[in-house]
This record gives sequence, structure tokens and C-alpha cells, in this order.
Amino acid sequence: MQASRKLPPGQRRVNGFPRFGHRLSQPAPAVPANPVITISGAVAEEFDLPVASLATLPRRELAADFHCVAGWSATDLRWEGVSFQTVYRTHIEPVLRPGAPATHLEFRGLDGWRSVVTIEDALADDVLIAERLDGRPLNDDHGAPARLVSPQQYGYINTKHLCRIKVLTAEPREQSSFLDRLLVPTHPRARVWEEERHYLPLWIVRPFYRLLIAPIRFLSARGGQESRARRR
Ligand SMILES: Nc1nc2c(c(=O)[nH]1)N[C@H]1C(S)=C(S)[C@@H](COP(=O)(O)O)O[C@H]1N2
Ligand SMILES: [Mo]
Repeated sequence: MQASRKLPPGQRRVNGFPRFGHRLSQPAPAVPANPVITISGAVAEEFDLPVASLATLPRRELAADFHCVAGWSATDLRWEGVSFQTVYRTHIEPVLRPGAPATHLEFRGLDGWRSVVTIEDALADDVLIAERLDGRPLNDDHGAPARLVSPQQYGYINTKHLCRIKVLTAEPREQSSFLDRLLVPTHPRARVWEEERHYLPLWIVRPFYRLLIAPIRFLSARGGQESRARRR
């Protein structure tokens, strides 16, 4: 489709869509038979939103590129799911604890990954909870059973294997995500067009990450093969 679409600053196109992430050589987490997304935090009562119930909400299709903070971009992906805004307005906003304005959301994956997103960024028009990619259900590599898709933010915000959304009323003080512990604090907004990677100067960050792409891709692909072998 839009093959000539410009990439954000410092990004390079890769062929296909590699599996990428932490616990690299590990297989993807097992998906429960009836997966749910637990909504917790500043809500009157914690509750489970079955992933299957997303099929009953207004569906949304989105063609977008995907940008990893390490510098690779996968282009022309076709996501299908539900707008996060829809999930928020229909299921979360009505049960917020009174007097506790939501400022951030924490998205957590079955493998322990987590990302924190400001309410403003989460409610952007192109943020989805997606269960389908390129016409098929999400596979293990890319986040079964459902993932956050926020194309204007770096990949690490796009939590895979989504199992919990926590409503926060302040920015969390300790940033204990994997990337934060590995490197230096990640940027709280992570907007790709502003190149909000970290607080370090880009002349340090860009080449450092570039060196990591090949080994991470290699290890992640091996972990992905292991998940597929286990399923067989
Ligand atoms: N649950 C979970 N989500 C995750 C990750 C992860 O390791 N676990 N890695 C993040 C990073 S750094 C990137 S670049 C993208 C990679 O998505 P992909 O494997 O579909 O390419 O997922 C993000 N979401
Ligand atoms: Mo990433």
C-alpha cells in the first residue's frame, strides 16, 4: 500500500515483521483457554473483560507502520480490533472511582511486560486493542491473544499478550519496566515523530541500539520457533 510513506527520524525499514522483545529466547507465554483482560486500579471494583467480548464492540481496522525504539520499522501492517477509546468509554470510564481522575494507564502482558501510557496518548484515535493482524488472529510472536497497538509510540509501549489494564491517578514513581532497568529511563511519552527514545543524546542512543538489533532478532526468532514447536 503506502510504500512511500515516510519513516520517523532515525528509523530504518526492515523486511517483514520480526518477533522482538525481552526474555528473548523464551517461548511466548501460554494463553489461557478463556483469556481476559483484568481492569484494576482506580475503578470501583476490579473486573475481567473477556478478550472474546471485544468481538461484540464496534470493530476497527488500521493500516499502520510499527517502530521499535532500537531503530527498525515494519511497514504496512493491517491491525484489526477495537479502538482503545471505545473500550475506555464503554467499560472503564463509567466505573471509575469518583474524585480520582485517571492520568495514566498501565498495560501488562502475560509475560510480565508492562508499559505506562498517559491518558491523552491512550485515547488517541489510532490506539487499538488488536486481536488480529493481516487478516488472521494474532499469533504467539506478535502478542496472542490481544495486544495494545499505538503506532505513534515506540514498540515498547505496544504491550503484547495483554492481560491487565490498571487505571492510575498519577504518574507511577518507580519506572520498573524491563527497558528502564536495562538502560536508562525510557521517555514517558515515547512519541516516534518527536524521537522521544530516552533522555540520553541521540548520537549515543542510535548507534548503541543499532548494534543490538541483530542479536535480539536472532534470539527472539529462536524463542518464537520454540513456541511453535510446543504447540505442535
Ligand atoms: N508482552 C510483551 N510486550 C512487548 C514486548 C515484550 O517483550 N513482551 N516487547 C516490546 C518491544 S521492545 C517491541 S519492539 C514490540 C515488538 O513487537 P513484535 O514482537 O510484534 O515485533 O513489542 C513490545 N511489547
Ligand atoms: Mo522495541
